[in-house]
Amino acid sequence: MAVSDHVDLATFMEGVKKRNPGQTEFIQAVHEVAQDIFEFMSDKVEYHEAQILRRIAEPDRVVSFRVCWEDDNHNIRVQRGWRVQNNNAIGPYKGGIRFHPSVTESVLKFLAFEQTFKNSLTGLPMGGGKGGANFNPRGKSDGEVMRFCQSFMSELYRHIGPNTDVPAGDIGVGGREIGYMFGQYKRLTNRWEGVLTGKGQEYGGSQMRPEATGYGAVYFLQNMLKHQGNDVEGHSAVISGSGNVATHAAEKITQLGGKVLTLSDSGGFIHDPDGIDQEKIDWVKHLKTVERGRISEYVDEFKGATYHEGKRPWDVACDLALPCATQNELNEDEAKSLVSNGCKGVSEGANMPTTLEGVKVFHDAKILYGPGKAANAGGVAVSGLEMSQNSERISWNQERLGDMLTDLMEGIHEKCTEYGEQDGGYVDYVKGANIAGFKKVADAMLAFGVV
Ligand code: NDP
Ligand code: 2IT
Repeated sequence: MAVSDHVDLATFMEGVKKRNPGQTEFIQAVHEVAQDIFEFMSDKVEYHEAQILRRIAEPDRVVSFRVCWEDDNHNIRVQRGWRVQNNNAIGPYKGGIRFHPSVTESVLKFLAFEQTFKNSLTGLPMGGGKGGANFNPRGKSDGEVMRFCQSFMSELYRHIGPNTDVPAGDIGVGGREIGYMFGQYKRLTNRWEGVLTGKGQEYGGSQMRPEATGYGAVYFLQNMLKHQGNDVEGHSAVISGSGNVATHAAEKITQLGGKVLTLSDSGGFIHDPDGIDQEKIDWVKHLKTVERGRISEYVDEFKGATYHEGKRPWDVACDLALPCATQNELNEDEAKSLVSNGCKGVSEGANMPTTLEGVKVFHDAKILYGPGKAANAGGVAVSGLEMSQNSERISWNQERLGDMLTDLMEGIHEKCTEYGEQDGGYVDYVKGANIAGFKKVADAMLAFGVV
């Protein structure tokens, strides 16, 4: 059968929409990948015949479960938890857990789908998965968060394991939550094993894991800039978010001689024209992880900064932009604003922060644009190294892990240019990441036959 006899992109997407009604984020993520993969497969009948993309876009399984817990006022609360195990062709399912009221099955399916390509790009043996719950940690006491995490793990533990599925953190899940979940897993199974990554240093966590996503996103940006003979030094950067990824991205930009102008949370953004230096970043880290406060408090502490309630930072003029908060936080108009203000490069610390229309604006303007599945892969890559260290029962030092992270990000950049370089030298990093990520998973699936 010739390639032309197989379904085209439009028919494929119609099927995805029909099978996943109302799952807009999942459909968006599949569409973004499918447009490049259909072009790549145009002369590759074997992928069509084996229905590879159709199979990757159908999770291996979606586990959904009730999570009951008791709040501090003795009210019984009920949340919904999920684990989406998307694809384990090249390794155990691997991907974070998100606790946020906006979590739905669609959001977790998009994240698990993206994770499959991201993990493949790292070159490490990890499949793709994602989990979470529509639980809002904001305003909850440590005791409430602990009881929620324990209840969540009381179901999740049946579905995971160091060779099966290895969750980690994501929005709303940091060191505290990983600790509570690991403790409960250990209690239920009576096994100490590397079933979660992002663990504390005292109990098998890896050096550099907390920094890896944010630092990695800046290394990716640095690689893109270097490819054009440019650098981070002397450039201004606008960053969204103020969590793990945003604060570490800000730290690395600052270390490399750039100037960070903004940070944000779901309430609004702060603009500090003097630059958010290391001392200020440390203050924000403390605010967010210890005090659990709001970014608006920054302006009371640091004079000269302004707070913009209910706004996102993309209208602030900058050379570089790093969306590090959440999906679809940068739309077409905001992308146009960045371009017209002279932004040269965008590196996504978050997953799918730019809408499809926004991505088109960056591509049409031919500015550097590193999609999340490539740019933020440093986090899961060091998670992969945490798994290796746990298997070896040894901990590597910070210097070694730092070097490995820079090498991994360079390798991902190289893979993207291999498949994404266009006539005239412009690199379409979306295409490069999609094709390189797809090819490894697809070839493994071909080797397995119909399973
Ligand atoms: P954190 O929970 O540490 O921080 C999340 C930040 O984003 C907070 O500032 C939060 O503000 C803000 N935010 C969350 N949801 C929204 C929203 N709906 N609108 C506006 N702001 C929002 O999470 P991370 O830093 O770990 O994750 C940030 C992004 O990076 C996510 O897209 C995640 O998937 C991605 N990522 C994370 C990795 C990791 O290793 N942690 C790895 C790869 C990608 P508020 O406090 O108001 O909620
Ligand atoms: O989106 C992501 O890559 C993560 N949240 C990190 C996943 C991981 O397993 O470290």
